[in-house]
Amino acid sequence: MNVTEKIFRAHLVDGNPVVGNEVAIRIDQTLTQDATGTMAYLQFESMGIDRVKTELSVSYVDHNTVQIGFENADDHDYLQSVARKYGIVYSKPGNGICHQLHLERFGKPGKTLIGSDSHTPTGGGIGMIAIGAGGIDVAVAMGGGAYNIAWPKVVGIRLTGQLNPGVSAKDVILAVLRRFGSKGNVGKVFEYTGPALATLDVPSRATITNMGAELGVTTSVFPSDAITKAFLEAQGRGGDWVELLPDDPASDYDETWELDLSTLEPLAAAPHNPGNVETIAEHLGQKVNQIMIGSCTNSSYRDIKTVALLLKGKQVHPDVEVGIACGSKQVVRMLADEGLLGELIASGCRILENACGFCIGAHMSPSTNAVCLRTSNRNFEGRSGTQSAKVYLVSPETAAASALAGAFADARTLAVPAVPMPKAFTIDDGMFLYRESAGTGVPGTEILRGPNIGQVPPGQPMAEALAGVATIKVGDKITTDHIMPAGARLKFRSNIPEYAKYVFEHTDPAFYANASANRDAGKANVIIAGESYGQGSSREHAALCPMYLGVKAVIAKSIERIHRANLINFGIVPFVFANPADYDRVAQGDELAIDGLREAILGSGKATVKNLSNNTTFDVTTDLSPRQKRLLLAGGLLAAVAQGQA
Ligand code: MIC
Ligand code: SF4
Repeated sequence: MNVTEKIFRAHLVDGNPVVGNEVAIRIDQTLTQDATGTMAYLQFESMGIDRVKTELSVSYVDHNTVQIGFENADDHDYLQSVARKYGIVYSKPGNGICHQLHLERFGKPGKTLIGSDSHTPTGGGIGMIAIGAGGIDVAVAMGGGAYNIAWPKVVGIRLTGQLNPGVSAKDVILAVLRRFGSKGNVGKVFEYTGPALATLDVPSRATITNMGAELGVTTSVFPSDAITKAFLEAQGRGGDWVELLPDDPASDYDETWELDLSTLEPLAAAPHNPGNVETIAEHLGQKVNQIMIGSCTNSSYRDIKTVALLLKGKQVHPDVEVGIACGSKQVVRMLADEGLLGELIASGCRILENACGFCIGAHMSPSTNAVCLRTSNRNFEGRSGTQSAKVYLVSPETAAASALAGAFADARTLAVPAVPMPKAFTIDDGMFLYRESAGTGVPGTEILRGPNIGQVPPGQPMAEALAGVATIKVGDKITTDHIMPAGARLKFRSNIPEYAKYVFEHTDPAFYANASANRDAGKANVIIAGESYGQGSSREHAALCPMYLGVKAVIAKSIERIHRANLINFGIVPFVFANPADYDRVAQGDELAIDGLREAILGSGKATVKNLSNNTTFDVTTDLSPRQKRLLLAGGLLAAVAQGQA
């Protein structure tokens, strides 16, 4: 068995372990972050369970920390009170980014983790099966329920050779993205093997598993070996280590691909998709306006120290704005103690809070038409908060070299220092609350609900037939950032009627008005889409807000995993075109009808759509497990729970 299979089998509670088949696995740990967490906990509360039933559940606050107005602060108070009551560890704002913190302080090899954030697979860097999911799936797991997922196909990525100085883990994952792209990898786990593993420390491994999310895979995982052991020991957690290796690295995989690390050169994901990989050489000398270093992909002690050593004693270019956001309190404290924070300040960097910040467009939006280099994992159009900005995703080494040059630069021309892993990290868990009551909670705690804390809207049972309108028609690779913008709108995450006003805000500003009018006239809204619909963020708001606006079905050429699960959880049917060419038979505004919708869902999942506007028909399909059928018919997961159907 490979590592993936070992962990999946050890946690299997139901279902036949055959590739593509839905199985249920036991979840040991959960994590949430504030932007998806408020909904997850509102849903958890509505399930009427008295405390969390996992080995460990952690509630992080890292996304909405800007606090312009009362909304974010209300969310924090709500989350803190919920954590205390139900036995969840609470990580205060300013402590750091959920994935970096979880890796440092809580992740354990061989365990399962689901998180209401698509970059939860960061935990794969220490040999966990860590999966991103919708908030409601995390709520179910917190209540002791299993997590349902298709048994994966395991792809072995065999790494050989060794990285040259100036080339790092970000370039490895960009090379994997160049080969496999950001669509078409649904249902796979990428498991890393090969002799080069001995040269990759845990932070580097975690960069690779983190940004595996951009491949659209279920998760990515490294074995748990001597390097994992050294990392956990340095975190004072040697006792959490177990060895976990594939039995036969040569034959344990459904598919394999080999990458020689010595051949790699510095790379960048060019605008506006992480799968759009180019070389730094193609851009050398091109002027850059802004450089942002941090995010859950590249904010470790290793990464920021490398940047600090490269900038030490020098000045960043006068025409470039450089921001640094460390991943955790541990990282920033250690750099401060070593005098390196001072070096970063002296070199002219802006020191930002240990939080998501710039990565999600919560601040530091660049100027009009700016060219930006960022060490984060997503460069979707407008995600930075500036629609016209061109964001390139690069390694910390490339970012630092370019900060000095004011232009794209190749770090291999500098003397890039090797940053060895410290023997002991500075451990300071002071911003984690309620560790002593974890698992049991403090019954009777009053839950604090400011005016920003709304209700979860109820789902409606699936109608017998669908009569509606193709309210919007979009192209390929539509991300959940397109569907439900973050940035300036993030503060409405706990208030669905308000947040719903911004569905498809930049793609079709009339969507909200049109969808609301259709809903109020009793017509269903249908979304028509191309390939890989719902890429990116796990935000279930991209299903929840459309549900609130009366969206009943998505018909796409293909739909990404987390978003598809979220659609089902909120009672929206995820159809795909039986013949992708039929995409051309529907125009925005066409009247559509499906007779026998419930019947189709209960049966084979095949349905015929009548396009009443051009008098044609076309077929659509949806592949549903018995559980998913029940959820859709009931009107979503919460409705199914209420009806005893989940
Ligand atoms: C992201 O990177 O897009 C986010 C913000 O972390 C999301 C979660 C969210 O939308 O709150 C994710 O990756 O799942
Ligand atoms: Fe936060 Fe960005 Fe990571 Fe999402 S990708 S968790 S916004 S740092």
